[in-house]
Amino acid sequence: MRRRGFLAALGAAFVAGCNKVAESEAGAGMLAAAERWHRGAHRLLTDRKALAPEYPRSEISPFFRGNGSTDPQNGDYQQQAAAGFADWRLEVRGLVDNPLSLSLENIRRLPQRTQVTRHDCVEGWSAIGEWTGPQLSVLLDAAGLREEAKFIVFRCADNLNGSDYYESVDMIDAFHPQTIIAHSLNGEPLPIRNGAPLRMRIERQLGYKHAKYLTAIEAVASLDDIGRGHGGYWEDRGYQWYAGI
Ligand SMILES: Nc1nc2c(c(=O)[nH]1)N[C@H]1C(S)=C(S)[C@@H](COP(=O)(O)O)O[C@H]1N2
Ligand SMILES: [Mo]
Repeated sequence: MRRRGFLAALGAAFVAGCNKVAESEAGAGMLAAAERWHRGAHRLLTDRKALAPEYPRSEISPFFRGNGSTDPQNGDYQQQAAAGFADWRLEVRGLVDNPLSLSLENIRRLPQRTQVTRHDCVEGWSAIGEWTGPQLSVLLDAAGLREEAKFIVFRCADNLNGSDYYESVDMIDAFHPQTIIAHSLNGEPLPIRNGAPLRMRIERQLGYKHAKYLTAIEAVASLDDIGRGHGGYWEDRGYQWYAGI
């Protein structure tokens, strides 16, 4: 949104100055270069905003396997699970004007999106599932995201060998229409192995970006001081931060 405003402003400034500039040959060359730049930038943005393929329900995998953490043993996760996640809260915090603390009921009452997508894990397997939940953009708009926010960090309940799992995306993926906070898989509440009670779906990126056991959504200006500073649990261990597919 802000980006579109920026490009529009840039376009307006350019048009205002262009008659005079185009009179010279150097000016014409500059115009052509700027036009190429603009086309390239536009292609990049529209590619990032394109939808991931969605599938008919008939293609849903009979079993959606779990990977990474599949049954967190740390903190109070097991007690929460035993109570049917009745007290689970999702916080929206950081660089927002109105921090939120939402119950699962609050989340189920927001406008919902359902999508049948393919999950691709770098370990070499894929599965198709139907995910339901509110778009992340709805929560960010409700919380009043501040201008300074550049990334959204996802905090998770599971801890792997002393490090909490976490992930992050930029604003293009944060506001992508298929970026949802899923509470259901194939019409049922998420199984524990797939991230109960809430997990991210970041459909334009690889499996490790899709944070499970989601406890908080944090708007930040920099990823430097989080974990080991590379934007995610696996990124801190050498994986690419941008894992586009
Ligand atoms: N909190 C948390 N989220 C996570 C992981 C994890 O270990 N912990 N593993 C990631 C990886 S590598 C993949 S492929 C997917 C697996 O999702 P699934 O268990 O539903 O198949 O979750 C991702 N999100
Ligand atoms: Mo993965």
